[in-house]
Amino acid sequence: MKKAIIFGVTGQDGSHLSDLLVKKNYKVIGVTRRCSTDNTSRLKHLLKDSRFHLFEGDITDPHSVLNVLSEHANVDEVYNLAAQSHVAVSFKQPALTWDITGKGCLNILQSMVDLKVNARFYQASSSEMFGKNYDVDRSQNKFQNEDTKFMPQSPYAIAKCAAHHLTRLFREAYGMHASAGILFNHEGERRGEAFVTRKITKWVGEYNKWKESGVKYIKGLHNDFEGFIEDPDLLYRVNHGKIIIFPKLRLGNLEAFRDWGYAGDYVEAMWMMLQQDSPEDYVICTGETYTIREFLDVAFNHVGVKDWSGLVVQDPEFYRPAEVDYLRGCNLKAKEKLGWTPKHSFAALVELMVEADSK
Ligand code: NAP
Ligand code: F7E
Repeated sequence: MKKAIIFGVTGQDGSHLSDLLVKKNYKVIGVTRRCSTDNTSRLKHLLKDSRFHLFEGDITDPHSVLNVLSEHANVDEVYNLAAQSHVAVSFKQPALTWDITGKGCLNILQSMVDLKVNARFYQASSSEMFGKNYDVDRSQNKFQNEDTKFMPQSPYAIAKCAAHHLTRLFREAYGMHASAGILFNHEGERRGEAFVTRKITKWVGEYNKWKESGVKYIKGLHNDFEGFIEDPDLLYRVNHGKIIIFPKLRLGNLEAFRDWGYAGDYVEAMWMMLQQDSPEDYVICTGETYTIREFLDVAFNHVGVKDWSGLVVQDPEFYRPAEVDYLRGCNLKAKEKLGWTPKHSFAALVELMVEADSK
């Protein structure tokens, strides 16, 4: 039975990767940080599985990293998925982001060297590292691949670049089997609610329930959205004389392009990287790119709303001090060397998320 340690097990990817590894009959040691509230909601279905274990630890604390690695020194694979992963938050909490997302990776790598842990290592690198940069193909289409230079646009992306280079350095300096997956945005029903896709599908799901809750419209205001014409921020309904208000969806920049895939597909690529004879870095993406506006179109269309302009407010609060305008990856290397391909289309991803949030 193979053994894997997952740092960041409670997150979106950590939970999908745990599912995958348990299915492959691994023993999984998931590292969770101490919280005053329960942070294992994505892992509930695994907590009673004898192959799945939690270990309390924090990657900013080298002692706790040493603890888990020395207790499980015979581990086969170590996945570092832990991060302060929200780009906008990284502008407000840059030092914390650095400590977790950058230095945390060093704590793991150095502990593995010090303890002579001979395991394969995966680092969760990010397309955010490309930032403003892209290459151009023969048809003048912009893209990023493993050779595109990094030009990070946030404290998060800079911390990820440091962790990415540390992974390469430890591979070269100590001969570690250390690989970094440069993953483009990946989403799904387990995505954190502060990321734009889930924020949208959560809202659409709630809106759909609210719309279909059997609430009667006030006479004379039978048009669905007459109420909010008077209020730029709220939608109104009247139910048995009670006004039910529903806040509009507040978003920032709708023009940025992202290459969005499904998280369940992407954790397979992480595992595949560690099954290769030699460690390398791989771009993992769909190769297609859409704006947030297009994401909104598909999400609203799925619940029968053709024109969402009256339902969404653009709010300066959600704009970032610096933006990454265009991300579209090229997954040729992953296809050829790993035999990996994404299984979900953009529309299937959006619809899957709206469906999950409408339940
Ligand atoms: P996520 O949902 O935000 O999960 C992050 C995980 O890191 C959570 O388990 C979190 O624990 C944990 N964590 C945070 N600080 C920690 C600390 N000090 N010590 C130990 N654990 C800590 O992120 P995700 O979407 O699953 O992404 C997984 C990784 O891939 C992250 O490194 C992210 O930066 C990177 N990445 C993500 C994407 C994407 O589109 N999803 C793309 C490229 C790269 P709590 O649950 O306690 O907060
Ligand atoms: O933003 C715009 C925002 O926060 C996407 C992380 O997993 O993927 C993720 O980072 C876009 C940006 O993801 C809102 O300005 C508009 O252009 O969902 P996001 P991200 O920044 O791309 C990368 C690959 C990672 O590595 C990260 O860990 O959407 N946007 N309005 C908004 N974004 C948010 N969050 N909220 C809004 O209201």
